[in-house]
Amino acid sequence: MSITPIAVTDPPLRNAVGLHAPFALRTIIELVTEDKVSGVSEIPGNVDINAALEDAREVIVGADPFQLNGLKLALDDRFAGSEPDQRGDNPWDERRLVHVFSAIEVACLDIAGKITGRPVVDLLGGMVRERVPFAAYLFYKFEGAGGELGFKTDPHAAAWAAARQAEALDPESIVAQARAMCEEFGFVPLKLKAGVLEPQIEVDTMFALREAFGPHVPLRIDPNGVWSVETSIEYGRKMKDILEYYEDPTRGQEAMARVRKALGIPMATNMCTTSFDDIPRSIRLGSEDIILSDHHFWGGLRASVELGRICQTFGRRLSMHSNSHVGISLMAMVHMAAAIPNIAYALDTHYPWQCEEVIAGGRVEFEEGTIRVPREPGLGVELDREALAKLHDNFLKCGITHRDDVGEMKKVHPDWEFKPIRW
Ligand code: GKR
Ligand code: MG
Repeated sequence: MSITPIAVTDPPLRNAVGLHAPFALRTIIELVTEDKVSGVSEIPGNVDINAALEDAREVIVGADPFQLNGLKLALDDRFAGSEPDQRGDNPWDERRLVHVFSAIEVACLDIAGKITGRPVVDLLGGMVRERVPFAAYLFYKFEGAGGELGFKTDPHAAAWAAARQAEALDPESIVAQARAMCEEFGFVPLKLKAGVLEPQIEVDTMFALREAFGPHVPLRIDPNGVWSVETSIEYGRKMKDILEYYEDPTRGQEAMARVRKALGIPMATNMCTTSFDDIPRSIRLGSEDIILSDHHFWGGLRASVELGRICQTFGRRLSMHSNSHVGISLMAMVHMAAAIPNIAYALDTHYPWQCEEVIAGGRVEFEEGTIRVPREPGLGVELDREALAKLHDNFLKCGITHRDDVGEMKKVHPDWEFKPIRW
């Protein structure tokens, strides 16, 4: 079992919490069987999650990659009592057990696929779609394209390379960003990361996108919970006719349910219903229509397929959440989305914001905003060991140990502080 933390260049993207650091941390896990079959996976990295993976090593080494249920019980035991009940206020999730199990499960499924000669999607029950569509993920941002640690080349065409670099802090520059991203990758739906500027500017941005792209382009906005119930209702009313879905305008299941009741438009979450334990209360309150699954946070690909079934039973729909990532997570998302019948939306991805890769063959290509589901055994990716070593070196040099968007924003605005409800 090898655990390799990496740091990937990331632009200064803004969000409700603060600012992205020049590098995003990911951890690459490789499991190798005694017959030398290798399986890989990728999870959001921080030093605590890496330490938890180290802690899990004893349980994993020597285990059978086909015995995932037993492995899950053994890991539950290992981490019993050491996990917080709540995932915290951040838009992302740092609970260790779900990350560790996702890391182990995906690598084991990669191995199982290679041993049986089947793609991972077949191990999840088989493919219900051949191509998986993704959405353009738009960010307000400061000027710049991210950290410099020997990284120089941008693999993208000039227009997207320029937009990736450019400041975007108003409706016009977000429209320009959207045009460049869609031209480069062929995405159709547009998602705006909001909760950054005054709500009215963000609403104006949504209308500018609508005006520029027309009514056939689905639009989503995600303020990551920092709008009050009243603000969410007031601005939601203005956008009601142009939204595909309204993602986490406000914080917590109860507040989301109040907004949903007042507006009657589809509401989505990756913040208020984020684990199986949250589902009974979500159903009782009616806090959302759409759950954004994420195999890193829900405990793996099979757990996400189960989430799909639960959503179907309770009249929820499914979409997919993302964070800054490289190609292993991307391909795991593709296998999973190909296997879940009720994923009804184009998936989120931060992939266009990154330039580097750890997989052989380099950056994954989108065709008209979609990725073809691999038919090769396993995940269909192999590690580029030289590229991995370089990004590991970045991790060692960059000095970042945890994601800290508040601290990063303080470097620009020293009096910045996180407010769970800002407007
Ligand atoms: O990358 O800043 C970001 C996002 O805000 C991310 O951390 C969120 O987890 O993409 C996410 C979301 O949909 O909330
Ligand atoms: Mg979200």
